[in-house]
Amino acid sequence: MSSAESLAPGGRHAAADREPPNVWLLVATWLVLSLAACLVIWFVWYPHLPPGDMTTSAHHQQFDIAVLAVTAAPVVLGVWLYFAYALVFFRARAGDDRDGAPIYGNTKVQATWIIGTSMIVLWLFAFGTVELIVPAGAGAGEGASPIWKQSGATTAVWTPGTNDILQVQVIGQQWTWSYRYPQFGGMASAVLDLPVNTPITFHVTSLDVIHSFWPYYLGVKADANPQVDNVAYTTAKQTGSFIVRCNELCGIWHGAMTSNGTVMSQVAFKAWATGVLVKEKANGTLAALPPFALTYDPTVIPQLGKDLVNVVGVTGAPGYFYGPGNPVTP
Ligand SMILES: [Cu+2]
Repeated sequence: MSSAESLAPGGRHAAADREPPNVWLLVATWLVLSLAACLVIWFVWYPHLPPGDMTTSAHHQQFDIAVLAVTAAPVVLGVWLYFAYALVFFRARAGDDRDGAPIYGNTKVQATWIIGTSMIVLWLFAFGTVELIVPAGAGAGEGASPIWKQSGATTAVWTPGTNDILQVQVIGQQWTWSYRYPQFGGMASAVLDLPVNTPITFHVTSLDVIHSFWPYYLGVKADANPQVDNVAYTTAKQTGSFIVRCNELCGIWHGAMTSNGTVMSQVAFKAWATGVLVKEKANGTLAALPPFALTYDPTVIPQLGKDLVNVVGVTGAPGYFYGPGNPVTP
């Protein structure tokens, strides 16, 4: 058939030129594949999605990612399917250099597009807002004035078996992390040990440049800024070890700025923290540290620059604290 013969009246190509198959077949295929993808995501992939299920905040983030994946899957499949459909049925054959049929608008397509995209955006807005604001939601705090408060008692001493909130100060400096426990005399540790099933409040700060505290298994990330006390909440649900990384480019050894942590039983944690406190009292480390405060001004810490804070292997909490006189060797 020559190209001239296929022209319909008015110069438009005859629909029979390359008649697409029933569009409802496309819709039905999309529905079946979308349903299958959503079921696989929810029942197979969900338990393996990052950041895992180690804490309440990680648990909620995993839930959010699964919901967003289920929301996105039909959209992605729709784009892919229509792309394949268009490639097969709307493709110009060799030697066919005619223009495509002019299009003057299609109310059904336009209405479906506007309604569909509006519903998706409104759903994401509502879901995201609820998950961010509702207590124990995906927002773990992560600010100087968090938008929700953690339930639990704020106490001067932390006791296992109660609902006491454990306070942990996270201190970033080039290029290491250290942790202080104000409910245990302000003792300092280079490892982040935590009790299970306990509400935890992190107070995150820095001694020099901007860092970011990121124990990703815990589902917590908070900027560590000098002179700022950034708060983040979580409650560990499982025991186990985890890694802390810096997530803000902070200098040449940024990539090596890691430390380790362990979630342990409440009794084991109490024994560890008390043991570190006793050792640091005995060997003078505690007296050498600045008094506990929510932030520290490095220019007025008298201990800075004095080589008295290398406590490797002595306290049970090896590491370097506040001491540029002890350069950290990654
Ligand atoms: Cu850093």
